Formats: sequence, C-alpha cells, structure tokens
Amino acid sequence: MKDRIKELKEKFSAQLGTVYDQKSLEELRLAFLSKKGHVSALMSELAKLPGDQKKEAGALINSFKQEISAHFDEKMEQIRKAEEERLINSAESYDESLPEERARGSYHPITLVQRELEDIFGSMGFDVEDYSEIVDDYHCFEALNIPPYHPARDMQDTYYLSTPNQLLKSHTSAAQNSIMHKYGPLLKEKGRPIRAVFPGRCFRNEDIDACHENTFFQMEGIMIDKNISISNLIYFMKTMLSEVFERDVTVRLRPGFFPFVEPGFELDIQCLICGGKGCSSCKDSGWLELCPCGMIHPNVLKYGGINSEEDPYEYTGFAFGLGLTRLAMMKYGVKDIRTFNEGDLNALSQFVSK
Ligand code: FA5
Repeated sequence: MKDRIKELKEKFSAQLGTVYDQKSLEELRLAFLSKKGHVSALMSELAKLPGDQKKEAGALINSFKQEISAHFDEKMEQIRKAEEERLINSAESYDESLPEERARGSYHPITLVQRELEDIFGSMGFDVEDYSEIVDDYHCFEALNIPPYHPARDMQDTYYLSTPNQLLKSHTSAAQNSIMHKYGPLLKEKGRPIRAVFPGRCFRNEDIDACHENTFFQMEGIMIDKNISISNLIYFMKTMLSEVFERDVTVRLRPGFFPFVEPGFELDIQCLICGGKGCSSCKDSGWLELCPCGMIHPNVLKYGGINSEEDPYEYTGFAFGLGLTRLAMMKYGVKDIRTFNEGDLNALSQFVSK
C-alpha cells in the first residue's frame, strides 16, 4: 500500500503542476477524490488486505487524502487570485486627471434670472415669498379691486379648473392680499415695513407669438410703510434694472391702468435685441413692456388688512409686476419666447449665471 500511495502522490504532484484554471483543477479533483477516483480505489484495495495490515494502511490512505485536499484548496486560491489580477489588468485604463465627459444638467434661464433678482432684492431687504399656482377668484381678482364683471378681467383670461372657484393664477398680484395679511401685523405692531418679492408661474388664455406665451413667469414686488411714494418706486426699479443688465438701460414710464394701483404706470425698457430700431421681439416698436407698477390702491390695502376705513392712507405702498420671462429674453438675447418652453436642451443649456 505504501508504494501504491507513493506512486499516486508523484502522479498527483506531476498533474497538479500542469493545472492553471478552475476547470482542469476540478477534473484532477474528480480523478482522485470522486467515487470512481484513485482514493476510492485505494479504499477498495484496503478492504481486501489481511486484518493486521488494515489499520496502518487505512491511516496512510487518510493522511494521503488530507494532503491532496489541502493541495487542492491551495491551488484553487492561487487560481482565483491570478484570475482577479488578470481582470484588473485587462480592465479599461482611465486617467483620473482627464476632465469628466458626462453631460451635466443646467439651470433654466428663467431660474437664473429669478435667482439673480432674488439676490438683488434680498440685498435691499426684501423677503422672498412663494405662492401657489392654483388660486381662487377672490385672491386673483376681487381682493385686487377687480369685482366680478369688471372689464379689466378681459385682459387676463385664464384657465378655470373643474373644481368651483379654482383657477390658474393669471398674475403674481394674486399673492398680494395673503402677503399683506402675513406681514401686516409686523408692520403695525413693530413698525417693520413690508418688503416682499414673489416670483411665480402665471397662465393666460393667450394667442401665442414671439413675445406671448400661455405659461410665463412674473416677479411681483410690494413695499408698504408710512410715507412710501412714487420716488421710492422709481429708485427700486432703476437699481434693480441696472444690476440685472450690468449696464445703463433706457426706460420710460407711461401711464397704465390696473384697478389695483392708483396711479398706475407701464415701465418699458428699450429693446436690447434691436437697440430700439424695431424687431419681432418688440413687435417693431423698439420698446418692450417689462414692468407695470404703481401705488397700491387704498381698497387693496384695506382688503389686505393694512388700513382701516377711517384712515385709508395711514400706510401707503408701491407694487410692481415684472415680466420675468421677458426679462430673460432681453438679458440673454432670446428672440422668441417659445424657446423657453420647448424643452430643447441645446438651446436651454447655454446660459450661465454671472
Ligand atoms: C399684470 O399682470 C399686473 N399684475 C402687473 C402689476 C403688478 C401692475 C403690480 C401693477 C402693480 P400685465 O398683464 O401687463 O400686468 O403683465 C405684467 C408683465 O407680465 C408684462 O409686462 C409682461 O412682461 C409679462 N406678460 C404678460 N403677459 C405675458 C405673456 N402672455 N407672455 C409673456 N409675458 C407676459
């Protein structure tokens, strides 16, 4: 039995030396350790030995079996490591100093302009407020001195929901009443002026062209305190526009009618695309209506809980409604307003904030 095992050990060592992958190692394992393998054959031979030789032969076979099992485990570990190294070395190499090629998202130009304005007004002490897109008739019209059947409603036809009295806001002015109620107590009790801007998406049933969309953005602003006058309004408008355009812009004020301001104005900006000569963006007028504004009507201040019936002029204030989408057109030289809603990433991903 000793010679037989010695012979098998040499055979095993020779064959193990030629094994380099898991498949051939498994074949070798089966040849030695399976039911039909060499070790089983040794066990059959053991059964035929005389009784006094069985113990010693059995111990030899067991130790041979343990020895070759240990060799199998060791070889298997070597093969796994070699395979791992091969995969690592064959993997596509990369250079970590190379710039990343993955396309990154970008902010929509209207978001960029909105944030810029929020910073500008924030630096002038204005709070930035958010407001819902679905509003009721009272906030969108009645609280703004536009009672039912008032002809001014025709200028802002919007979309009505099937839920009674719910509509998509046609202008950011719809937030004025809520903001007056929110900050009014601070004004009256602590003397803290109301200064707030509220950007938002607006909707109108509109014939769409190069400068009109059915979905667009405005940014509303109000300031209310004692002795607020048109001079304050003009100062804030001029400061804001010169910061946004980073240059002198030509503006003009025209009388404008909005039931919620008295007096009311239209602040126009000279078209920055054609320099005032006239183009499709400004409907050949050379001017773009950018920011209607005015002094808040006493009725609106009363509905907002700011002034009492007895003293309707205790506090005064101004309001403006900036066309954010039009401002983005001017700032970035976008000739057609539809570009903003078309979702064309080539067009929309080119803009960066300053
Ligand atoms: C208003 O919406 C008033 N709420 C603004 C206001 C606020 C006046 C406070 C006085 C005091 P108007 O309908 O003119 O006003 O719209 C304001 C601005 O929104 C316009 O100057 C224009 O820049 C922009 N705008 C209006 N309609 C559209 C549209 N269909 N597409 C793109 N921009 C529009």
